[in-house]
Amino acid sequence: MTSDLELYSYTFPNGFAWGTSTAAYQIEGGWVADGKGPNVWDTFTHQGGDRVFKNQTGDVACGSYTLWEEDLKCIKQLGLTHYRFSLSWSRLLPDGTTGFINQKGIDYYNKVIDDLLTKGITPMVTLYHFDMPQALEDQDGWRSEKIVGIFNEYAEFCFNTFGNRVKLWITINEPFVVAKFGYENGLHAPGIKEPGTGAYQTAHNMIKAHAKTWHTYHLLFKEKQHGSVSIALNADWSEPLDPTSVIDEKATERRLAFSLDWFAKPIFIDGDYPPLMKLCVAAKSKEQGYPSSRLPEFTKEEMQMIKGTADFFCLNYYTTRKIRHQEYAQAGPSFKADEEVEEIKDPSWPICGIEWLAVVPWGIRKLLKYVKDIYNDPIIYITENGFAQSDPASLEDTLRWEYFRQILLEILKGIYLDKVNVKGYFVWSLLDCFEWTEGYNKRFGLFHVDFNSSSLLRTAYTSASEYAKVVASNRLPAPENKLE
Ligand code: GBH
Repeated sequence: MTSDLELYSYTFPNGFAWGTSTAAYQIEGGWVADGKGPNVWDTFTHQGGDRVFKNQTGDVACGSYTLWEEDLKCIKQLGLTHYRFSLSWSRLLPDGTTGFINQKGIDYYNKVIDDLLTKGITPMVTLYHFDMPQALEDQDGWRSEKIVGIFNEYAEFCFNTFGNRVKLWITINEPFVVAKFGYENGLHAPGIKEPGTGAYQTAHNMIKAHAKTWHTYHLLFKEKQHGSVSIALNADWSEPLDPTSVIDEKATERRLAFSLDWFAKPIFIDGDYPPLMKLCVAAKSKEQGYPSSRLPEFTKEEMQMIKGTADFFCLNYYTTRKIRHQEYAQAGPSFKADEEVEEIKDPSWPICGIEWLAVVPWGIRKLLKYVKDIYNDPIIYITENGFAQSDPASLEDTLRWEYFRQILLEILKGIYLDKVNVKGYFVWSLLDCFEWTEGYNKRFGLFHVDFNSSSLLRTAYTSASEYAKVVASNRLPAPENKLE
């Protein structure tokens, strides 16, 4: 195994995309600047109630709305080939619809895109990263079927405005997180708690919105703009707690069906949910006395419309879990949902900076192989991967860089030993930023941001200089000690 890799001298394929990712609400600030409309995270954070660390907000964040040029310096210092960022929907369309267009918002993103292209950096643009315009949430947001057409209209506006220069589009970031955290457990904005229904209903509309948008692009823009459109799916790798247990193995299959496959199966395969998922939800719904399954169904026409609507596969990978079967009845008040599984962190896995982030580099290789095998060997971009530090963080984050190096080594194994078609890798994140419920208390950046200084000074961590070396050479330095 090792010698195979040595053969390739740890070099990534030609033209490999090296990037970092950010999201509008997490970095921009300027929450009411120049006519921006409020979004659900503005509302959620301003409501307080200790749902976010110290009731912090994204009002200022990294100030990227005014400090874009500082971000650009960081991007250049890393020597990136690609930069992934998201558009703030309500900065462009303050009430979410094209009824009123905010030119100042267009100007801002035009500058970002043009500056990137001038420096030879390819933009990858996410249309939606958790920040629903409040005006649309007031009409039920993702819970309403109406959002499908409205999202498509927003997307069409973006393709029209930026598509002459942006060729890599992502419709929605992590629909799983939007559904579960936004509308099931309510930990994220808009804080809706509708266990058993909210997540399914919103996921259903997100899948339709994504698919409709993909068709719009392919019908109206593809021929002229030559870009491609996908969706970014987060996935923990999952393994049976007891590898010899059929029950744990089944539970692991359910865990995958209810996470990655929930979205990937309809979009990449056949327009429909995984059979296991349909079975479980139908059975539980029946037990609970519902007249039909809580999992909505796609019509035949919708399935036709949904299948095959991604031009490449975007994976956000952070961690791995061991899985065992857990009875629904024993799940307790935290409601472990229809899949009846318990997720376990192996105590031998180190945690990096944030409680949920167990470091399991080999998990990414298994996940890549799974996606290759199940989803017909697609082109894969790893659109997010990263490790956190707790605040205050050390600029010399050598251990964190070691984790990055191990991840990159596993990706190389995926590429050369498993023949997975990985085309790019994006670190989450360029900057320390607003980490949702954790506020500024967890730092995922390659650059430290001094949130106490009015200049919001950016300073490189050791990981930034190490990453820059990898990007510049397109290869991973061989470890000083021999491989495992
Ligand atoms: C990504 O989600 C997001 O796209 C990005 O915005 C974010 O900053 C980044 O991760 C780092 O977190 O609180 O124990 O219930 C990654 C998927 C799903 C991982 C929700 C954390 C919460 C675990 N995330 N999960 S817990």
